[in-house]
Amino acid sequence: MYQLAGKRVYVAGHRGMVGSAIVRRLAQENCELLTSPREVDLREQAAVREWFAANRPDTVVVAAAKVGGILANDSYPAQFLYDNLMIEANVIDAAHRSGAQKLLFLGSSCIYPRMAPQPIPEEALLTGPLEPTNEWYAIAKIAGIKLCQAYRREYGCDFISAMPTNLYGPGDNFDLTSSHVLPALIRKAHEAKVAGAPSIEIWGSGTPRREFLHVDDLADGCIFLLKNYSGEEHINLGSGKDLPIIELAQLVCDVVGFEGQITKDTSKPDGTPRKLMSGDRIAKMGWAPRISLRAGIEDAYRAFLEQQA
Ligand code: GFB
Repeated sequence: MYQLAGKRVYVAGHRGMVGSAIVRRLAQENCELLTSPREVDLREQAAVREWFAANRPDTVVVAAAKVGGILANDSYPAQFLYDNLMIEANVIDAAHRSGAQKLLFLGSSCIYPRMAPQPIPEEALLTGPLEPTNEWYAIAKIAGIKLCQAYRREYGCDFISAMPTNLYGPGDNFDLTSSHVLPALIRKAHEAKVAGAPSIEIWGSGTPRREFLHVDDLADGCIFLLKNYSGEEHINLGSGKDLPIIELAQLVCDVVGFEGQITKDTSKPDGTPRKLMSGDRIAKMGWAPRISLRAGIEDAYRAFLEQQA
């Protein structure tokens, strides 16, 4: 078991939804938290090397990434590929050079083939073609997993990877053009309620199924893996349940208190038909998520209202 108490822990991406949730969770671990200043652009190798050499973290979490929903992924392929490759390569290599003992890299469930068996086991990686709307991001995240494996093999580094499912929660991006589905639905339902509008519009057919994990559960799972896992294989981190987007929209409307219609814009992409991950591996190690989807959406809606105020 890896001890976090007394360690110098660096969370790359601590201002984002995922990084800030990990920082909140680390407060329970009696460790020293390190964060890099805004001027350190993680895409710039020299700046990253310099920061690591000066600060020498023992433990590193790579939560920094260029992220976005289906439309942002489809619209900015160069940024999703280049920025993510640079961030992960710079941080992983600098962690090795400065002698970090442990590193956790965070990927995404979109690394798996579009038509992977459901629920998706970790072994499905690289067994088939990717979903075209997010292949750029997926390729970058697959490279991150491989970097951790390669640094383990060549240099003996204890670098591990976790693959979270679709995440949501406080600190999410609620911008309608670049966000993921859940924050977009919260905003659409809230604004329609306030305006007294008759309907909200969802993208695509509403039939794709998605699995959602509250970011506080994700953070807890990350700390669990840092402490309890050391191995080459990446580990799935999900809630174990998925639902069609139309049902998610109905649930969000219910939580928000919007009683109008839900219409569909089928000119927008559906993306992958289903991506429910198998959580068997982490369950066997003894970890399970705690936050139900309804309670999680209530929390995310509260956070949205606070962000608006
Ligand atoms: O969350 P989302 O943008 O990304 O979309 P992915 C999930 C599903 O919700 C798609 C539908 O079928 C969308 O068409 N959807 C319905 C909406 N209404 C909306 C809306 O108002 N906004 C959005 N954004 N979607 C992402 C990847 O895929 O998942 C990333 O692009 C990453 O790379 C992330 O892996 C976790 O689940 O399709």
